[in-house]
Amino acid sequence: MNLKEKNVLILGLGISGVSTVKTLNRLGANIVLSDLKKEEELKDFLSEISNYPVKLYLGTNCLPLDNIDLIVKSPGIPLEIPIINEAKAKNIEVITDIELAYRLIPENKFIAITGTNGKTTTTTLTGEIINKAGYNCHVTGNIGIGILWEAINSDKEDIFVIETSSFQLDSTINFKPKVSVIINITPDHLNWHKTYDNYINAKKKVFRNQDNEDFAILNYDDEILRNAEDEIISNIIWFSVNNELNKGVYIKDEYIVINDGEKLIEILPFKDVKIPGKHNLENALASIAIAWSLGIDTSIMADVLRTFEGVEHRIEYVTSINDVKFFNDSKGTNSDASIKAIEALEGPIILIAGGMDKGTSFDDFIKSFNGKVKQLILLGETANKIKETANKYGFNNIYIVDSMKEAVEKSYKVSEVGDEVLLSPACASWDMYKSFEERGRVFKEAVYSLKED
Ligand code: UMA
Repeated sequence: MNLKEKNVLILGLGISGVSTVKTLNRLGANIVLSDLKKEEELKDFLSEISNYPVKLYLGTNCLPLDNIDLIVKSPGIPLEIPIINEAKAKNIEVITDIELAYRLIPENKFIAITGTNGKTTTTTLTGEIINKAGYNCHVTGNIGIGILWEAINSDKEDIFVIETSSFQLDSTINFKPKVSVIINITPDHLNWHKTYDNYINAKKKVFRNQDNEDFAILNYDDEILRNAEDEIISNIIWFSVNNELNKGVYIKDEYIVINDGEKLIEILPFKDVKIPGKHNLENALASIAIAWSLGIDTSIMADVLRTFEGVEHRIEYVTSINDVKFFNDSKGTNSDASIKAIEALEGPIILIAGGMDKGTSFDDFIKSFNGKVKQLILLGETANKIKETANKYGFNNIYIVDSMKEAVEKSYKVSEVGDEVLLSPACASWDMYKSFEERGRVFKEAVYSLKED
């Protein structure tokens, strides 16, 4: 794709915006950038692009579109804002970074991993397996690394393992990964997508452009995905934690196996997978299916699964203080993710939850407590909504607090020997923090400072 001398507008100066500026500059485009935030709030990102010629519109998304040829928007920017409506009326294309990356290096192998939960773990784990198999592999995307700068600095043989969000997928047009993966689908980001159907359709765009030389790796246990079979042209590889399959990756007699349609290949006993919990088994099976589609040796898959320790902010063990264990699951940004964290721990659990309201209900979240959660400590925008739902189900051991520090101190105060304190908010972080990473770090600092007291 030739962008030399083209006028490209970047909407949003965050991680993806910085990576897009650097890439478009390398391609010789004329760059215009707009962000609703003011200069002061964007200090850090602005310093990263200070050496690049960029025409800035800060504190606003209103600017003349007369000469603009293309808009690359930060994935989370809603599609209904006035400037995007105006662009559509003027037939100016609006895309996200993964679409542009695909157009720049369409010959490279893209593995696009999406799903409501498990994306980060599956992406990281898959990257480790592929690297161990000797390929040069870029682990990138929604995981916190802007894809474009990676793409422009890659070789033809490099493999891209991309954590792919529904926001990114929603604005794809030609994006065609060699391997598409959907780990699971449950309601999330409904305030952004408006309806659950829209969210599901955004996720399904990951396989829409694939052909019969590509692979779609899907969770057989997920009804939405099982029912999507007829919509898919590429070669489906199912994986399942609950069912034995005629072909695919599943559990048989305590072993993770691949059934290639003719014979069974044993990978390793599922109990040897180091990352804990049933949800992580799902992630492990997805990664094995991906590695299998690439022809990677099964002994490499087994070696990595035996040693891979998981990722930061995802049911991450922090420390113990007087036999009370602390876990950071700040990446639990929706009910389903937090339910999985509750399931993975032994309990009794003192749960710290609450955050930005994404318009989803907390009924299933509260129902999953199942006697395992003994105390709920709530903070953020959704504190009262979660409290009301909990009360409805007869759960009344609740404190509402104003800060993470207060939440951690309270949790420790009410804890007894053997308890587990779990931060798993079931909500996005953006009401109080820049990101779930920042929220997780604040939690961990508060825990460590308890230790010092
Ligand atoms: N902005 C506008 N106009 C608007 C809305 C926002 O100008 O109407 C501006 C904001 O002021 C902000 C910028 O756009 O300065 C965008 O910042 P951002 O933090 O939303 O985006 P990035 O820093 O570019 O990060 C994005 C992803 N964020 C989202 O999709 C919300 C990151 O995923 C991703 O890691 C990064 O690109 C690199 O690919 C984070 C995320 O929370 C982890 N993703 C969601 C999730 O996992 O649930 C989808």
